[in-house]
Amino acid sequence: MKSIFLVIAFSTGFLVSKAQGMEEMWDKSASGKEHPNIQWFKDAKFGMFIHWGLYSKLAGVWSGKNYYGSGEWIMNQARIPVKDYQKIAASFNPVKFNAGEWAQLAKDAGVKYMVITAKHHEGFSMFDSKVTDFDIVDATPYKKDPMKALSEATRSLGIQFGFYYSQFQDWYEPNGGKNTWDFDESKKDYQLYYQKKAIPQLKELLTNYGPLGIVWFDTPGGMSKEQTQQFINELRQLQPNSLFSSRVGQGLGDYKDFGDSEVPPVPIKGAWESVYTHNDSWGYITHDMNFKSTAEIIRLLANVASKGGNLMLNVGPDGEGEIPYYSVKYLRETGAWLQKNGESIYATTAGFVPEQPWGFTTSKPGKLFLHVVNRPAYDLVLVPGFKNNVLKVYALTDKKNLSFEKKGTDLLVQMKGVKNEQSPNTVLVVEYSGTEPAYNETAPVTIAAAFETNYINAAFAKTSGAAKIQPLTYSHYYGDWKHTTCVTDMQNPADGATFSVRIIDQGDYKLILEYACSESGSRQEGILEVNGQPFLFRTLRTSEFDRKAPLLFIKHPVAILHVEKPGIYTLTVKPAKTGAELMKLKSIIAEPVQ
Ligand code: FHN
Repeated sequence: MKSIFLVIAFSTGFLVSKAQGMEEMWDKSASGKEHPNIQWFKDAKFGMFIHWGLYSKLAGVWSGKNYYGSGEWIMNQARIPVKDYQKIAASFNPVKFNAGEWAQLAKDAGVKYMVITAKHHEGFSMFDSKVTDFDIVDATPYKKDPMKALSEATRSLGIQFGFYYSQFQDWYEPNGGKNTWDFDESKKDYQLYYQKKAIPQLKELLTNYGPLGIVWFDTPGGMSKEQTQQFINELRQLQPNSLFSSRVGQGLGDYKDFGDSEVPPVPIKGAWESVYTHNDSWGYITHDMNFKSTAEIIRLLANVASKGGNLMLNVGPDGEGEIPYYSVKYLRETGAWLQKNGESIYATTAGFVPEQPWGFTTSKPGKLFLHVVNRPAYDLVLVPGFKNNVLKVYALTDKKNLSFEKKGTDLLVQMKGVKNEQSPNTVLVVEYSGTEPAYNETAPVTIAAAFETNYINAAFAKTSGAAKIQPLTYSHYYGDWKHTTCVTDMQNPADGATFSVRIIDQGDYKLILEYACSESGSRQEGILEVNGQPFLFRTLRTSEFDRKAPLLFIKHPVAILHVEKPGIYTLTVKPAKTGAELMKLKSIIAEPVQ
């Protein structure tokens, strides 16, 4: 098991051990010397990703059949031979593309950088390339280079411009990565592909389109660490100020990208980014309307910023060159929120107060921003572990001073006077004296009767025995990756997940286990212990863990806890006896019983 565990750990990029700090557990990137030009990126906080290619015209449909999941993978999913796929170019004519409108949308959305696919895995170049005729100028009736216009329009609005480039996967080229249906992967000469296409094209992109803020690489392969470093050094000479994303591979790159649609549960040092689809597909498909609402985007942005990172949110324009209506609408509304609240996002660092039932925190010198995304029932926001001297507290939008009280290291802020305006995130500002305290990663999770739901995230467990915390990656359809942190490998009573929680209010709380459970793990007895008091339960089957299928969770009430005396409580989940893996524990939920 140990060797299998190590392989799993390695493939997910982190090793877990009880001794490691929380931050270390999540970030194994080479956080060595920072790029001299990294500060604009760390301050930017919000970027726009654009996936646009021939796949956008297919829109998830091939030969009359709908394909689901990531639309930009349709050539791979449908195993479309190059000889057929290349014909799409002859009808790709995005006459509705308007560089100024796209740049203006980025500006209105409040993003500080834009990254667009110059060449995705399909191998088609969305720019005028002398390296190949399989490009938008030579192979389509459009005959213009949209990247030239877009780079200029974007920069003219003060937004950094960058390219995405799939440096290894190229399903058009005989020596490119991962087209196993036209070409024999074992006979490929990847170095020839790098020398004949990837490197020359990257040189075109880094030479012909002005100063690039970012070159965003993706799905690295076919190069050793030394070759990758050489690859970087060669390109760096053309644009020394440009930042290279960590998906250049081999632990290199100027900042870390987490997995698709993944945000770490704790603050991560250094420069890093979470990349999210707006719906569930990077490339445009007609049958995916699962667009994240404005409220979801604003909350996601606050969550990512509270951990110290950037959110780069994707839009997928269609084959006509139009960005989907709901992407435009929700991004503009997000920008309107940022107009009033941007001070709490841009140029902030991770908040030193861990996630609370009411929301997240971000920091600036002498200021802690409270992102109240879940307004407490009686308007009293409790900020635990606040040792500094508070100078004043006010609502960010109207600067209206709010009353507050310190009780030991608890800061209690009265929100009563703050207009709600149905804001998805009401930002309060705590101005304080003294140096910014360190993030308290051992702070107990707060549970309060003021919230209908109090989540205790699996990431905050202390594991014992063979139990471990890991982000599980799976998709619903194809390439639409999801990440859920769970405690796994609980097979005997010694394998436990223990949480320290601070229950603020007296009363009764229903305790609910949220978990996924396989057939083999179901109908097994487990114990939820609260300060040693056992509550027995029997697991219920949900779904097997399969990277290519939804991981289904159940919310299973297992106890009602009467809290006579508020304070610190210890909750432990473990198997009652040795057996199969009990469950993949996602969270414990505490609901005050009204
Ligand atoms: O395979 C690609 C995918 O199509 C998309 O471009 C994402 C964006 O992060 N990157 C790869 C999957 O992680």
